[in-house]
Amino acid sequence: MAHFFKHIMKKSILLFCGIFMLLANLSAQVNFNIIQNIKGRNITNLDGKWHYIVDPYNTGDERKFFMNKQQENDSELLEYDFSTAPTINVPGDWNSQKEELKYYEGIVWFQRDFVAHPQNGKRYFLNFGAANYKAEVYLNGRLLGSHEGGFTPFQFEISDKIADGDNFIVVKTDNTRYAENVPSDNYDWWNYGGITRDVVLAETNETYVNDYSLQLTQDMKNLTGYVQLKGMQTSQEITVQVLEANLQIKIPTNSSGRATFIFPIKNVELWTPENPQLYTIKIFANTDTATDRIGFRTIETRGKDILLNGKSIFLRGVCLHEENPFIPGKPRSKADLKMLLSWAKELNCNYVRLAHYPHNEYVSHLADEMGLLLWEEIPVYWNVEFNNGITYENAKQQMSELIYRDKNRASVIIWSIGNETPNTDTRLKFMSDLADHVRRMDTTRLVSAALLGGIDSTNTFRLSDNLADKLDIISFNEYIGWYGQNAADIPQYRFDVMADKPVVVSEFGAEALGGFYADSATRFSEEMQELFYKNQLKLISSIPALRGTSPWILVDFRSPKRLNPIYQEGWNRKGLYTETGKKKKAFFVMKAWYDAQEKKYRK
Ligand code: GCB
Repeated sequence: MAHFFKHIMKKSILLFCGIFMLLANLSAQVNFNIIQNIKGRNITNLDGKWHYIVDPYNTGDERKFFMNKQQENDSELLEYDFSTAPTINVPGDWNSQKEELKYYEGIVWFQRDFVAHPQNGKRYFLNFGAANYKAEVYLNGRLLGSHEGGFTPFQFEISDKIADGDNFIVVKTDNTRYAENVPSDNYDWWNYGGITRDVVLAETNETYVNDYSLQLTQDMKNLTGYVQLKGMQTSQEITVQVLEANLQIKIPTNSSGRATFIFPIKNVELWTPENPQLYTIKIFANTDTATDRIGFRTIETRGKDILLNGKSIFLRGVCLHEENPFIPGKPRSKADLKMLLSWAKELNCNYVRLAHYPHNEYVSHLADEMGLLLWEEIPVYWNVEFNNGITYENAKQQMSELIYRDKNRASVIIWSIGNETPNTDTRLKFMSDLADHVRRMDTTRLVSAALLGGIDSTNTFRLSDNLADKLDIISFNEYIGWYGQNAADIPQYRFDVMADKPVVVSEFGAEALGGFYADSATRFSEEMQELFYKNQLKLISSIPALRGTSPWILVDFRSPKRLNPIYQEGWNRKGLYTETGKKKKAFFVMKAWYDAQEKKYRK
């Protein structure tokens, strides 16, 4: 009996602690209002070797891993020790760095030491580019907060917690797939876990530039935007400079630290993929300076046209996962990502669809520099729990974080609220609310989603999805000639996509194992993929409002769902490039078609 009561007491204490932790977490939940463009500030990089402990049974909270204790005497019982635990590279996923963790999904704890000498009057922020999927962050044993969603940045102010001298960070990550998550528990890519993007420590003055936006007005006559200060000295005079254009404006901030402005432009060259002109932006406050490189352009739709700087364009695109086949796992540097975008350029792309989640923040900066338009997406993929309010809030938060992060990138023209979501009433409400939310946050870009269509008994592909009313661009994925048919069957099909808006086919594709040559009726041969592309492009060209395409996909990518032991071996082979970086036959079909589109639209 005594044992029973002891058990009940222990359970109740655990439950109480659990509820307390949950409340503490909720209140510490970070929001998206973080320092804009952290890499343009005074930062110290905390990447490198971190210690890690794999915790499949979730014992770390109870054992207080976050205290990072070391055994004080020989008799002390301590069932973990970061200082002698193995190390792993941050940023980096665990699946590709440790053979035994290749398929692991669950909890892993990370720890690193750092030395700091905080100055009086300065403020300190700890910024994570991303951690998949959930992260709980502790500094010197104290909880800073938590973050959910594997692909967007989060940040904590640590000014009152950072120590002079030795400090330690402990991060609990968990990439378990759950149905209520965003994405849900089923998707066609690798669930790379861990701290997958850079970790930096930023130092600012007490009052600092927290956020800013700078854009061209739709009439192309003015630059408009705002600067937001945070701190005690909110009322200041701000100077915004556009260096290479010799433009400068001085404006006061109001009592909440905000200055909004609009000023006429002279000598500003517009940003286009052909001429990706960027300007050095300097924002001077009395107490802080922020720097960025920003391009100026407008984007809108008129009837069936997509207008970039008022001129009709065709989006010569390709889909991309954030995965470079040359390195195992997640890309770890700007260089890894640049290679992928330069492959898209070789295909003569002016546009890339970043599927199916926010990519590393380097990508939109690179696209700005290299002249690639971007579609950015959140992982509302296939079936998420459309009737679950918490799932909706999660999707909305991820969208907000992405828009907040990339709002100054000229390359980003489309926010996508999801991919292949099934057409039901609850989903229509969920997605419509999300579209409204995006428009509330950003009125200057286009909203889309990759929709699903259906093929009827007359071999006609139709799109009947009321979500289309909410979108600026009608996009859909279709695999006629791969799933359910052969490449040679494609000419028997037709499209009935009568849209009074621009249509961008967001996906079509077929698999081929690089170097496997056979006739065009043989699955996984380069010839079948080649014929698929030839026939698809004829079919797609019949869509009257066609203003862009993004075939699936630039490069073969890893997916645990792709289990054919000869042709796939854990790779989705729909790439136009092989995993060794060779162009497949279909690449040249697509490239020739893009060359022709480019000519047509140059006129
Ligand atoms: C799709 C999905 C994409 C898959 C692709 C495929 O429709 O959007 O994530 O990887 O099809 O290969 O089947």
